[in-house]
Order: sequence, then structure tokens, then C-alpha cells
Amino acid sequence: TDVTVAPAVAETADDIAEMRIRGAATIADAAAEALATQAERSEAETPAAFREQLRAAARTLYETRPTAVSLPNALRYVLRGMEGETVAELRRATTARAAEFREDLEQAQATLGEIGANRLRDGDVVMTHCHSTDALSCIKAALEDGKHIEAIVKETRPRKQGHITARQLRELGVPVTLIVDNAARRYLDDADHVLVGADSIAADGSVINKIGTSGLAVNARERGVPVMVAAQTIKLHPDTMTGHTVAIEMRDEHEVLPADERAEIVGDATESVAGDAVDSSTESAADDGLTVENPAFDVTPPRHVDAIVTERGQFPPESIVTLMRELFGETTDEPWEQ
Ligand code: RUB
Repeated sequence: TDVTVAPAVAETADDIAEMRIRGAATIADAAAEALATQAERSEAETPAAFREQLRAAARTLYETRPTAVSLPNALRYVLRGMEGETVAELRRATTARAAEFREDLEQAQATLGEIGANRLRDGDVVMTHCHSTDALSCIKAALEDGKHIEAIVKETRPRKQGHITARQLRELGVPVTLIVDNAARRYLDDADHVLVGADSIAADGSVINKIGTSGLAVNARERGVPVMVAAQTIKLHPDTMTGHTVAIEMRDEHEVLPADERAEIVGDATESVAGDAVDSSTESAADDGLTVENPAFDVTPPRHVDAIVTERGQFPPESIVTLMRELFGETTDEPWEQ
């Protein structure tokens, strides 16, 4: 069935896909808000039509980016609250459920921050990767406890989310040293913790986060620097309990190598095909022998992680599955596929 979603939902989906809205927690919040908007603006005349619209909106949001499980977890949570006999009841229930989700998300991040702050001592230096609101919540709480914290912030190529982290830390008054990713091992000697967030956490305690996290964790282990992962339980990936792996998003190569820089390496592919019109969108597919890969995330195995900090407490990665079973049970469904 061809069900049109509210323009505001399509807009949010586009913002997520294009990373104007990014980071696992922020994506989850925006997705719940979009479902509430769909519910509010729905002109469905029957409960069945309303439900179908909400499911279509959820599918549109779900298809934006594959790695952060907070997105499907948010959609699942809101759709499960879609209960009622009339359109008015369904609308009320769905918007209330979305509001509840968003409040819980904010509360969980604050609670997680207080728990994580216990690991940070006065005067500690923290090395960050990418930009994680869960990780920043730990630093914020440590500052509120009166501790002095300094940060070494990895730039995080290709999208430079480290700049967002640096800005927000400076707003909190934290002294920041910004480094390129390649300098991380050298500066680990000055760090007391590596502190990162997560897009997904698998049942074996593997942490899926921004590309480069796993290499950083290996180097931190070698240097004896503990690795702390700040991740609300919304980051726990239920499908991994039954042996599924987490999809790693591959993003557009132009984030790594803009077209004009590519031309500097291999020449202008559009010129080399004499006389033929070359569609610029397939330009990179031209057989010039240069492949650019742009995976957005990687997997850090549990042995390189010291602790996963959630709003439900801190866990060694190997025991996170206990919490997952408690929160999700053994099975999950995808209500937007019904
Ligand atoms: C963001 C990223 C963040 C996690 C956690 O990647 O890897 O570390 O999403 O963030 P991208 P938060 O920039 O590609 O979305 O703690 O805010 O959920």
C-alpha cells in the first residue's frame, strides 16, 4: 500500500540521512518526535488507516541509517503504545507515548552521567572520539561534582564531529586539546581515560561506535588507559541476543574525497570518456582503478572495553547480556513491518 507520510516526517528522515540530525541519542529523540508529529497531523478517518500511516512513518525513519539501534528501539517503543479504539484515542496514546519516551531518554542520560562521573577523579584528562551526548553527560556531572576535568579531543575524520565535542566542552569551561586522529596514540600518554559513546552494543559486549573507536581502544589497552563507554540502555541491540550482527553503515565516498580532489589523483573521469556524457552521480563508478571506502562505524571487542556505563549502572562488557535479557526479553518484533 502506498501511504504518504507527513512532510515533517520526511524532513526529519532526510535530516537524519544527511546527518543534520546525528548521534544515536539525538536520532532516537528526533524519531520519536517525528512519530508524534505524524500522529498529530494524521487525517486518517479510520483506526486502521491511522495505524498504517504511523507504520509507514516509522519505516521511512527506520530506513535512514542502519547502525544506531536507538532508532529502531525508539520506533518500536512508540508504536507499541499505539493503542485505542478510535482515531482520537490512538492519536492521544501515540503522542503521549512519544513524549514519555523523550522524557525517559533525557532522564536516562542525566542518570548515566552521574554514574559515569564516579569513574572520573579530580584533575583527570579524558580522551574523546566523535561526539557523544552520553559521554559528555559524564563529564558534565563530574564538573557539577566540583572536579576539574581536561579533555584531549580527537578530530574524527571525515566529518569532524570532534569539533562539536570541543565546542561543547569549551562551553562547559573544560580545557581542550584538539588533535588529529593519527596523534591519538602519542597523546594517550597524557590521558587517564578514553571516554566514548556507542551507537549499538551487542550481546557479547562488543561496542559499535564511530569508525576509529576500535583502534583507539587497542592503543589504550596497550598504554594501560581504561576505556569507558557511556551508553544508555536504548543503545543495547536486541537482535544480537539471537546471533545477528550489527550493520555497519557505508557512507558516500565524497565525505572522504571530494570530486575535485579525486580528479587530482586519477584525472577527470568525465574528460577521459571522449564524447560520452557521463552522469556525475556515477562518476565514481568509472573504472579509474581508485576505490574509496567510507565505513562510518566499527566494532570494538569486549576485551578492549573496561566498563559500559548505563542509566542502570556500570557493567563489564561481558555481563551486559544479562541487562539486555531483562529489558528486551528473548524476542523482538518490528511493528512497522506488520
Ligand atoms: C555518532 C557516534 C556517537 C554515538 C553516541 O556518529 O558515533 O559516538 O552515536 O552518541 P554519527 P550519543 O556522527 O555518524 O551519527 O551519546 O549522543 O548517543
